[in-house]
Amino acid sequence: MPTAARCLALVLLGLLTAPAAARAEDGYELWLRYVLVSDATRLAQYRAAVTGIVVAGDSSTARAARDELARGLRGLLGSEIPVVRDGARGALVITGTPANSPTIAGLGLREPLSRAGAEGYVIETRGGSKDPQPPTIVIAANTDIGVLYGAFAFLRLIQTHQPIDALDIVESPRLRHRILDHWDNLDGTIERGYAGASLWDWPALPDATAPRYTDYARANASLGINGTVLNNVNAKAASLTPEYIAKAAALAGVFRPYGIRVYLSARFTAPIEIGGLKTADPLAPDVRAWWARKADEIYAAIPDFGGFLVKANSEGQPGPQDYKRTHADGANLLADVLAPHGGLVMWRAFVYAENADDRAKQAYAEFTPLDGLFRTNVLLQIKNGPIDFQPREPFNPLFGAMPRTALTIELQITKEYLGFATHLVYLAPLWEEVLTANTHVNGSGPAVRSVLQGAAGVANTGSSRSWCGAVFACANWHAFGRLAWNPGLTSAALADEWLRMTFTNDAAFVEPVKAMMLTSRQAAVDYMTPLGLTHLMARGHHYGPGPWVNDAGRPDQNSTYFHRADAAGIGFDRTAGGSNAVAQYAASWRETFGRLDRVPDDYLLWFHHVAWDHLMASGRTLWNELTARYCRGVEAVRSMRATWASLAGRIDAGRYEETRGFLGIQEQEARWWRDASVLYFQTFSRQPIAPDSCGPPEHTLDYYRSPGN
Ligand code: GCV
Repeated sequence: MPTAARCLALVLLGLLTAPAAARAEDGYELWLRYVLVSDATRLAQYRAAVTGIVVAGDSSTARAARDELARGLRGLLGSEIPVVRDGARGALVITGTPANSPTIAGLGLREPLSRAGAEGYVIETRGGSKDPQPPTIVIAANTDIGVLYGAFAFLRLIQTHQPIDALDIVESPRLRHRILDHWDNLDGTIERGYAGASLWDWPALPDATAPRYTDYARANASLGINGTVLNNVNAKAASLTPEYIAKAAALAGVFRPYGIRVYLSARFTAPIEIGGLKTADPLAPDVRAWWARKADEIYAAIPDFGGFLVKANSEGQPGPQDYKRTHADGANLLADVLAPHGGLVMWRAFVYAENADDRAKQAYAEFTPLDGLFRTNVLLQIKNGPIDFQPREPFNPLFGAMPRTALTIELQITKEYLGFATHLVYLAPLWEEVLTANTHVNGSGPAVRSVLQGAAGVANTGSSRSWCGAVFACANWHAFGRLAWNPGLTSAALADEWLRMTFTNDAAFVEPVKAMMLTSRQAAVDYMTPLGLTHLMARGHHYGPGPWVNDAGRPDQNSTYFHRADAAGIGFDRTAGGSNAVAQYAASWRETFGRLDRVPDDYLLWFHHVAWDHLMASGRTLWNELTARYCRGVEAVRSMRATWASLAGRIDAGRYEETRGFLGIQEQEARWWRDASVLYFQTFSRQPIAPDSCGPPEHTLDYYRSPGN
């Protein structure tokens, strides 16, 4: 039976497994698993098409591209593919830039390369049947990092068994800033981390840099991620001391060839805590001078330092408001000292004050008056929804409401509210839902993804051998990176790609597991927070049900604040008659969200307090619909488990067994969620639970509420 103790055990699981020795198929290779192409026809085609590699340039990035191609092709084609000199004959993969390769410069690629831009790439098959020479595959870019991204993309084609005889690809990233945020603490723990201790071995740095750091960089570069924030947004000032700057510099040195810049979370009161000043007032000259010296010091150690991420005046973190200054004052102070070095400030919009009438409204209320006041090197970093990484939220109304501010979306890869690493919940559908949401601020558009300059993902990596605490949890790291590169990619395409690269191209495995992944997010919504309910998790650790929580230190962290169940009904009234949060959305959304007869079921109780007997589109009353949704979530997990059981023997035993075990836990816990939640809400509805396939709850409400269960 699930217990709070299990929650702790799950956090510790990664720690215990961390030092496990390297084994085949233990998840460590992630999606960069270069195994022999299993389709004999394809393998023969690939072997004929690739007999040598030409890599122009000798920068560390060009060498990384060469090594990755050699390593990948060796594994995929089953033999060493020689690196040959430019001008050699045969079926070659030729990579380089017009600047470092006369061959590439002579190919007339000006037009596709101009579309590829600074970080993109061109992949083309040149020559053909009438040509006496065998065809050549060209991977060209304007920069070495573009070549590296192209090399990974080419390997991906082979990993997923695509034809390569007529390639004509031009790719460039849609978002400029593609960043992982690590909530890693300097003591080695990770806030909301479920995959063991931090990857960063702070005590050993800067003298020792683990080989794993290179594999981390490879994995990120394969997706196009180009930045990493090393430390928690709940930051310690110590991360800005010379000692830690040297450690960050050592990591930056490992990541640099892979195009990954290092960023640090900055504590706003660092000038006091490590600078000996009496204030951190952003307008005080000595404070400005301190930050300017600190920026100079960091750039002396890390010339391509990315910049600062700041959580200010949020959940107890200090910030400019402590000095009666605005968020813009605070962000601009840091932006000004970073600007001469080309650095950025990522200023978070995750704020909420204890006694406001509706937590969902606060970020919008605080930040929209500041639109146009931020420096151009400030990115406002906005969580996907207005509350906090819940299983489902409407898109954050700040998207589209700040046209004169550079915006980046913050997504949570680590599953704080979605069953940690144990529950199989594929997050790409959640992110796709938000990225494609139409803000309607200009009538017909734009979509959320079109107002972004960047995406930040709260990382789920740790020192567990399989990186993410569960093989399937790494699908979310992969999906985040690929969506940051191109937010127009679909969940289905991403799941397909990840499965083929991570497990097998066998359709008998890929198709059912893809279907399972694509339904998993809705399943979690149903068994945790159906119909627009939100934030009903147990207090503090957020694992398991806690709809009864009403003793948090502040009201807006209580479940009862969010669901507002009473004898009349359930839900948070955010219509004009309630908190009027709907007013923060464009007119057409106000109409859709604000009217009971128009609001989609998925957002019903987010926007409305609804009577238990309200008749739903399904023909059921709200109460019966609610209990049906909870059971539907349990059913969906049962079905995921049955799908997995039917696939025994199709993949390696290690990864199969891990997933089998975790799905068993997930089914028990979906049931736990459903039983506890319907019993609790029944105390308000006072109606029977209609018979369903889940049957009567296993225990009493007191049982679920008692500490330890
Ligand atoms: C890093 C939520 C989490 C906190 C997290 C915070 C944030 O409140 O529970 O652990 O703190 O979000 O995003 O700053």
